[in-house]
Amino acid sequence: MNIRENLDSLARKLYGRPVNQLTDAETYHVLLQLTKDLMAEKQAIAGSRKLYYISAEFLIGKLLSNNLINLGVYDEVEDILKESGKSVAKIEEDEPEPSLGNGGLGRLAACFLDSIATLGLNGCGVGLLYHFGLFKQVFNDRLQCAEKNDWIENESWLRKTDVGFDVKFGDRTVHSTMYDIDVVGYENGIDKLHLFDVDSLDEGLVRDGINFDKTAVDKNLTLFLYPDDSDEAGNLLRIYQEYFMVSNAARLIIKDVKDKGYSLRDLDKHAVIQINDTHPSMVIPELIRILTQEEGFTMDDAVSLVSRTCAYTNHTILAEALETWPLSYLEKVVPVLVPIIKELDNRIKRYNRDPKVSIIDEQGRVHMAYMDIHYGFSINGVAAIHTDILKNTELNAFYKLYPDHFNNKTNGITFRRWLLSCDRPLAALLDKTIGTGYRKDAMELKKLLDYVNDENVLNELENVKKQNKRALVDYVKKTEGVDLDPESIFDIQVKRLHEYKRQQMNALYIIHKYLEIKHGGKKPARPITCIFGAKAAPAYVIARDIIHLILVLQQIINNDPEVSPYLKVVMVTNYNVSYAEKLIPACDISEQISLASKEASGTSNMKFMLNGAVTLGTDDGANVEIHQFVGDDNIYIFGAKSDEVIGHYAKADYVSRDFYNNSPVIKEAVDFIVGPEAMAVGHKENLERLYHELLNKDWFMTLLDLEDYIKTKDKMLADFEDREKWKKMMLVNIANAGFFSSDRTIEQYNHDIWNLR
Ligand code: 26V
Repeated sequence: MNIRENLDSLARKLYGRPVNQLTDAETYHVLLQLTKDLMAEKQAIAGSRKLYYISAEFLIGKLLSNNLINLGVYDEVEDILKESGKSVAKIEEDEPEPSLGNGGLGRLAACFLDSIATLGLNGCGVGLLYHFGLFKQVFNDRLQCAEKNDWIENESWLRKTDVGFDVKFGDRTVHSTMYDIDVVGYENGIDKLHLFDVDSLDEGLVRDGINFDKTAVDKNLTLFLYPDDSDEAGNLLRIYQEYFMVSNAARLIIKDVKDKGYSLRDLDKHAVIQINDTHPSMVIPELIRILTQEEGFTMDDAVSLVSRTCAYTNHTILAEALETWPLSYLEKVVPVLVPIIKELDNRIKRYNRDPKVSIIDEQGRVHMAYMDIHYGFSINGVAAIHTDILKNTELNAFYKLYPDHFNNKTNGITFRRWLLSCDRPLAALLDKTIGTGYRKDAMELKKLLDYVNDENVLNELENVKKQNKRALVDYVKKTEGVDLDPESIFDIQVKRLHEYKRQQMNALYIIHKYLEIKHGGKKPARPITCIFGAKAAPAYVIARDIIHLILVLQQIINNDPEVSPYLKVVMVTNYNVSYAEKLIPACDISEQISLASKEASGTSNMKFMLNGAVTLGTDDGANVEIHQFVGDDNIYIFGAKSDEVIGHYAKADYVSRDFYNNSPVIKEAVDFIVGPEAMAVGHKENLERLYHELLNKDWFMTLLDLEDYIKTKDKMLADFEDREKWKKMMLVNIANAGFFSSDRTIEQYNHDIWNLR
């Protein structure tokens, strides 16, 4: 296709003017159409065995740049736009970001789709089309408020299909429609993301903010991702959503197999289902139900066939995130599954009396993960240490039953989005220095190590970082109205707000620094800019209090003329994939400070590393593997190790108040939260609650690691002044990031689990 001619004819057809006379919004729509046309010319990836990656979240981000890159036409389009003073990046600002995910789990699913298509594997994603997705975050009076995220436009990447199914719940039947988004592989063909919507949805149900009638299920089913589940109606709605997702998925899989002329008896030869966390777990009993009740299978045959088709990925060991549903709730929403689930449980109880491995516990709760493990052929964790903890601690009883089913698949990220697209200056430097081979084979980044003493390359690397920092400064000024100093050290923590990720520990460091400058007269050698981005689940009170504290610090510090020349704080609004693409290339210090054993993997740690940031982290998740790759000299590790932490939980011997009482530094920082300066700009209720939480509970052991964190971070800041050393660290981190390409992860999934042909 001739890009220039097509662009022009589309512009005239849609708007009656040539491209150079269009507004940015019009140009966006012309490019959207052009890109869809280009994708339509690509081959659909096919094969006799297909992967169905079922997930409640697909955090795909904006698609224009990425699709143009994967189609191999980005530069050509960029050159054409340049003639009229435009750029793809500028035009893409008009694309709404799909609001289909929350955090790492959803972004991982999106990276995986990119890699599956890039490797030419026959697979698809299956999920839900949430109209208002995850809420849009705004700050009012230094508190997080949630608004609906209205992202679907008339013209978009979504394509309505004529596929749809009846979904029968206990009390109602709804009808679905499947929408598709094409996923184009890098220099490869097309796979699809299938998103199901309910036909009877009523967007008008939403009143002020994100409130709606939770019981009007026909009308609300696909309004929001993770609707508030603090009451029974909210819990039931989650089950309605999950069953809607898997019932549609099961119907789609069966339809595909039959359409291709295969026998359902060979389901496992033609389909493999990856269950992404426990939200899709009901696909197991649902498939068994359909096979036995509609397709003439015996229970034994159906159970065996489904067990050979389904594989499960665990993404967390946090008890609160491991779903267990009361049987009584399932009775209400999906009574047809209850006898199947009971039968699956009985089959386990018949030969194994250990209550730890029962699917249904003594309180009548169904442990979704346990069902996945008993009735799937693979269970994997998402980083080496995480899989070890599953095997040796959390799921040890299951590991003893099915040692061969357990495997590790360390997460990865797509380098198309997280390098080629978001950090074009760095990609250009790499092209020039080591050639373009790394674009197809990420391990070629290792070639960069040849330049670790090359002053020119090191200086260019530094210049790339400076350029990205300046771009971020402009963006933050525009969106947040906050002035940042591009010469300062950019220290960034962006991720879901959760106590285990310990944004509160970072906040305590900032308080400590503030007090050092303000009352101790200790000025840092170079100004520090502390950047946060995080959404808190609306019902997670302490998480919202932590956001409040950070916004209070932002107010106090940035407006203090004695301190702000040396220290700035900014919490960006509505952190999402698009914001991440601007923050990550501009980062010097990557904050990965979860309590050891709690972060299953993390993936922003990989994105920061790839973009030349240096990690400040605990020995947790994929930090452990990053540490192994870069060596002790190129990472800053601090804090308690996972064995120690697991020991504290086992013995219940961690007392945060002891740390507070025994350390003047800790005491001073914690007391500041309820001191006069904070109280003057913050809310008493929020600050006091957080203070008492840290003092009396501190379930994620913030105070245990705080002193080591302060010491290690201060060392890191001092090392930043040794520019030669720091630039080398940047280079070594980039050079060793190859392992964390999601292409590698997907090759391993395919080799060990999926066997797609
Ligand atoms: C979290 C939440 C929190 C808000 C309310 C609703 C809700 C529902 C489910 C979850 C579970 C999130 C699981 C998750 O995102 N896990 C992350 O998965 C990443 C990819 O494997 C991994 O890198 C992160 O360490 C892990 O936290």
